Amino acid sequence: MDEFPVKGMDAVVFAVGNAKQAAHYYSTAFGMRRVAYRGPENGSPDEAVHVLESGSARFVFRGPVRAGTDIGRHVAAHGDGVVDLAIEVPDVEAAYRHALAKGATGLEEPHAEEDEHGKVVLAAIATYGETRHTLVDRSNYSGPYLPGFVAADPIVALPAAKRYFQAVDHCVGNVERMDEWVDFYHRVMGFTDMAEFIGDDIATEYSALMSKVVADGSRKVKFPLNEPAEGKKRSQIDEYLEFYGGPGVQHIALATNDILASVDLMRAAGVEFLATPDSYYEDPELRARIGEVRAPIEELQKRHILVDRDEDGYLLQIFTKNVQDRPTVFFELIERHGSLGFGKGNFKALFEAIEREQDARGNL
Ligand code: TYF
Ligand code: FE
Repeated sequence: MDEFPVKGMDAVVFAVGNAKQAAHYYSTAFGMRRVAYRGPENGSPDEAVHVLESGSARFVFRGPVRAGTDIGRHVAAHGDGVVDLAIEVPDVEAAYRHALAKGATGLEEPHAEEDEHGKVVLAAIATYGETRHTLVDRSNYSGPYLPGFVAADPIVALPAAKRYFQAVDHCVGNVERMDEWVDFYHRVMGFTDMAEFIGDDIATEYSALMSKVVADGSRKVKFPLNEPAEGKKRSQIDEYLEFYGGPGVQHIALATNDILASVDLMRAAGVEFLATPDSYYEDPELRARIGEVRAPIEELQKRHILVDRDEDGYLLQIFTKNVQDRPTVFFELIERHGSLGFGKGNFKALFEAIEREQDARGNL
């Protein structure tokens, strides 16, 4: 029996300096649709909250409306960042009790919130840094987000007919001690390891980080966890920890079914992606290994899209540059064709691209 059943990711909640402008950026540049709002106009005098969706992916942007708020303190400490990886569960009470019995820190006791759209049950536990996992049961709720929120119009007419992405694929945390948090997800949520990891062999050779992936039994919720390692260069994870001011969410991977179109639209809207040198695509070993994929290599090369293949299939992926001034949070677009991996074959090229950015900032 699954000791901690989950239905999937419920929301990625960001604390930002200006939620109105963040909602605009994710609307115009990520093709998301605003669906709900809460702010001073409807019972939230201290905080404005904009809720955006793309398929099953839900992003929530919280920003301070006045001085002296906790969300404002969070932004001052960390910059724009992720405060909550909310998980939808069938039974909040059971999940919370299980988590606490296994040593998790409770932040919010299970409680129901209601309005004319029905009832939501919520609780919250702490994870790495100042990040939390809200546990949500919305099976008896039909409103646009949570009680207290009103439906809101999209901020702009949707820029394209097609969604740029339809789900959150995985959420990555940067921590000081990876094994401590791998153990946390094993113990508290019954998550198990996925095959992909970066051990100290790869770490010392070029990546300067170690990484393991934990996931729930259904593999709908996947959390890679990174820690800094001694490498030839200063670890990108150390850079994050310094500029974020501690552990936190590093990147959110978004599942797309047309990465070429999504990259074109996002780039046209001003999103910057990491560059991959032509040598990557011209490498005969890579060409032999990846075989036939759904688009000509030249089309991937033009867009700096990476390819990886394993025994189950292949994947296409690309990484944005940091989406705020601090070198902290970024996004990944991922188009899976059978592969359940995370792009192991691309780690070297990816980390070299990240290091070029780090070097340009003077942080290598
Ligand atoms: O999520 C992953 O594992 C991949 C690769 O600092 C990766 O996207 C791993 C560590 C990292 C950046 C990307
Ligand atoms: Fe990733």
